[in-house]
Amino acid sequence: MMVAMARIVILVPTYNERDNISLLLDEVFKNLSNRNHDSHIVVIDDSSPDGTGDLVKKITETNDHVHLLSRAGKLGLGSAYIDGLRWSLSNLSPDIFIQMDADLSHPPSYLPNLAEGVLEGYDVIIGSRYVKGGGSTSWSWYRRIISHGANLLVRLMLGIKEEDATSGFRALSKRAVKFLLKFTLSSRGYSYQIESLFLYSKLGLPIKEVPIIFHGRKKGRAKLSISEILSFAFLLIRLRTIKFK
Ligand SMILES: Nc1nc2c(ncn2[C@@H]2O[C@H](COP(=O)(O)OP(=O)(O)O)[C@@H](O)[C@H]2O)c(=O)[nH]1
Ligand SMILES: [Mg+2]
Repeated sequence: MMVAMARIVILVPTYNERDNISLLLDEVFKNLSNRNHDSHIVVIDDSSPDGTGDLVKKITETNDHVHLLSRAGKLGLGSAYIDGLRWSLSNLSPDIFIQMDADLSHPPSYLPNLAEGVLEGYDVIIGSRYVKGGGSTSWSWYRRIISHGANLLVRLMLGIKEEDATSGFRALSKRAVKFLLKFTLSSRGYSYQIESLFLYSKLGLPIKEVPIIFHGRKKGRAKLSISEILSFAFLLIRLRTIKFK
């Protein structure tokens, strides 16, 4: 697919990212400017107590390429993406959707590369730590174990071939998003990444991994909790046992 002027939407879910969000927005636009596309950022904030939403609202007043979806409370990472994708599809009608974290763990310098994958005809492009050339820095040993363990379980139990099934840095085609939104996912939190990838691969959509170097967050706190890990375990069991129609 060759698109003269592709529209890209970057979706960024936030919960207490006051110290990261302004820099992230600047870096995203910096890395996508001077290119043949029109880029927008949609921040999905869950009424962050630290005022992330207010900060973003101020930015939207002077930059009409930044959009804010404010939700009533902490409703989970996965449901934030679903709401952001649905809103973007009907209000901005993008050709390319990119999911990324607000904490600068996903370097914005990879954005053009991820977007390129969609223009090449892939429906899902994963920014992957576990393919040749990828990696992670400043991540604690237990986060590394959780990440590797989760990926191993996903491969063994769900037959997903991708090396980094838990990565949240992904580009999606409009086709992938339209498919995704037809389903009601059981995951509201982090395991959304697994459930959506399971769906894309069952649907037979072309998926590609591109290497990224992931950086552990420097500011603010990680939100991965025990309850997210339990939801992940239940999701694996559920996806193992459901019949895919
Ligand atoms: N809107 C919203 N964003 C969330 C929620 N949980 C996490 N996030 C955001 O999702 C991204 C990933 O979270 P993070 O804490 O960095 O996860 P980790 O790096 O995997 O430990 C960050 O941008 C968070 O602010 C949530 O419940 N709602
Ligand atoms: Mg993080």
